[in-house]
Amino acid sequence: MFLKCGKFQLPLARPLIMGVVNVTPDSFSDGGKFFELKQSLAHAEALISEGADILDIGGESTRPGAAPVPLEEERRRVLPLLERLAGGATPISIDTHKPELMREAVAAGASMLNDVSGFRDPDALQAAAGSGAAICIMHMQGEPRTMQQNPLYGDVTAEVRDYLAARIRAAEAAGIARERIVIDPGFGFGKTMAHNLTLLRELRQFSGLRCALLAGLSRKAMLGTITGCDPAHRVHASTSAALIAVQNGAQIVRVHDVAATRDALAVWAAVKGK
Ligand code: HH2
Repeated sequence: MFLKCGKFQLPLARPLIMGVVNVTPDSFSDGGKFFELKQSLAHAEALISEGADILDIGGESTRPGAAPVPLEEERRRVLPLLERLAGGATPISIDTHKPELMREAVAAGASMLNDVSGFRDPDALQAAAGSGAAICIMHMQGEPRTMQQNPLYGDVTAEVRDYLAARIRAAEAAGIARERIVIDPGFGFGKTMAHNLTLLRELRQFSGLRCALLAGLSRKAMLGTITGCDPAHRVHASTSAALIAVQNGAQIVRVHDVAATRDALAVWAAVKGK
């Protein structure tokens, strides 16, 4: 199985590591650290040298309660870094829900579009369809400003799975082939601790949707609740969570700590004989 991702064909026989580069002043775990181009470029290059298979660049924090960022400002944060990285050997993903930015990002060389709102904007699937980029469709209940106020589900895994199945159908109807589609249950996005743990335990149920499966647990609040550690000290918890996700079928893990994740997955692969 391969993921078609712009000019790249990424084999999914072993788990892929997506390294996070947040060009934001307010991201929950690394806000402000990589806000200037010089810093974000150095960070991106470090993640590549540590073994990132994909880089995910974001210019708008999606943490609970985050304020929306205007298009012009998001563009100013994201595009200069994308332009510096796009010619390299590592596919670049852009984390945005704005169709205009999706189009500009693809024109500037992005190989993947990652939309935490699941390409909800009526124009977003059209923007993606006209490109060769892969898309990551994530599930979120509500929207970042209010999503953690009172998330409610009957059967969280079934509801998230049905939502993703419907979005896959919509993406296919818009002309996006399955080998370009990545799905993600959206840990922490309109979910309580119990919902997140259930989704992680039952992650295998998403494999039936026959798209590449991504899990983003890195440094998230649930890991802080479990360990009592602040975001900068959640590397061990994050690595453990990434490993559990891979054991339960994730093919891409979205992480801040690439080197630690790479080593954990190398042990896993050795045990599996991969
Ligand atoms: N999580 C975050 C952002 N984008 N995209 C996908 N597909 N899956 C995720 O789980 C996911 C995501 C939140 O993490 P981070 O980017 O570190 O924080 P912030 O949104 O505050 O910038």
